[in-house]
Amino acid sequence: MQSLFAAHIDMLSTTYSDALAALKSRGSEIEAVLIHSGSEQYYYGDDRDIPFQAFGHFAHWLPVSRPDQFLYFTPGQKPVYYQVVPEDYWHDQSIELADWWASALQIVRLSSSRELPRQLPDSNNAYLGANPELAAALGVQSEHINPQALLAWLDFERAYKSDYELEQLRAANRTAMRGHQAARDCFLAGGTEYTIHNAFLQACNILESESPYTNIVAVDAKSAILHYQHKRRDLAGESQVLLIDAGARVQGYCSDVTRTCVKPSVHTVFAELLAGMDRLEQDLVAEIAPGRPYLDIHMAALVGIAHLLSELNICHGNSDVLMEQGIPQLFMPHGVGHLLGIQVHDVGGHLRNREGGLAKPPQHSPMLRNTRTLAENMVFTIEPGCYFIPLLLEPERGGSRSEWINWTLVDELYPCGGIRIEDNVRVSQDGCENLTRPFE
Ligand SMILES: [Mn+2]
Repeated sequence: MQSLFAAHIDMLSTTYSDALAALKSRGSEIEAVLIHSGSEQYYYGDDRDIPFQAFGHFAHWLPVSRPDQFLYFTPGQKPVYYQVVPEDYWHDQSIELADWWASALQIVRLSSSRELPRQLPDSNNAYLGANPELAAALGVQSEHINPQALLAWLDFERAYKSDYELEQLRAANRTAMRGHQAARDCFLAGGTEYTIHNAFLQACNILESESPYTNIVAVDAKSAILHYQHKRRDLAGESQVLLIDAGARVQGYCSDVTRTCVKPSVHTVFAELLAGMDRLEQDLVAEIAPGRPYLDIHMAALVGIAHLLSELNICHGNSDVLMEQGIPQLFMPHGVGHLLGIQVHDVGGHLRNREGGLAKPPQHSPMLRNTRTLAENMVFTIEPGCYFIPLLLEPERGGSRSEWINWTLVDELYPCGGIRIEDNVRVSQDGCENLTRPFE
């Protein structure tokens, strides 16, 4: 791990040096960058703190998700970690320094961020982070606080993972799949959303607060609510469908995995649709290769869904007609996936280049979170879905597209909710590595 992490820090140092050199060639005077994990926040009118999560560009350097940690980067020098450990007997403030990462950095220990101004070299510093007042107090010029040109460069580069990062992402998938197995068993044994959620956490050996996002544990019709957040304590035994979207985090890196499973007594068309969606997801993964636009994979997902809707007689007409009419988007209103890493929806999905040029998603799929061209070591999700969402389908009943929809079947399938199958993948030299399936 030590050599992997050292190589990761080298890669980051190169990225930051290149970014500063590019900015300098455009007239910037930034000589060094201070990256701040963030400041403790409190609920309004309350003394209770909001659960903390370190800023992504800080977490990219260090697996320490704590407030007031600082990384200081100067090109050509060993990065400095200003580790603030307050003297506080209310909380455990100790930070464990694993030797595999501590040796890659120069560590300066402080008991308060108030000591930072005296420590910080008197260079032309930029500040990256959530606290511009602190940056100003540290003497950072306002135009050097979160400069957009620097952030665009760093956001763009975050898509390409080092071997160290890939190891964390594999481990996060391994953990999540233990949870998914337990969740499935719990559901088939008659569990509720609440007990399935707990079975997942227990099998992963994690606290809910350690999850990369709020688990979606949706039974039956609730599985058509894309980010369903509740965990019902009832409905054990009677339920037919489980959609669970849940991941784990390792050294700050997320997995984001969705599985849908059904009981044998489920509507036969829904069972066939599930089998078809699972095949479609694996077909989409097989299409991944360097140089392909991610948008191609999204379009292939819509076409695949059009085929399934037509074959299963959920819609009338062939897939070409359904595509023309924009029907698949009524059943999959989200994009086929997103970049993945330190953040579950990682940054830079709409960037076209390091200079901050944008590639917006097409009008027919405004929710597509990734428009990048695939390149080696990019990591993202592939997550086609097919849902029976009354809010999207009912306005079509009796409208101009109504004739293409088999309403009898749609009415029968509403209680089943929906399907999503989601794996995490890495683009390899000539294809892709599925980070999820090896652990199933
Ligand atoms: Mn996802």
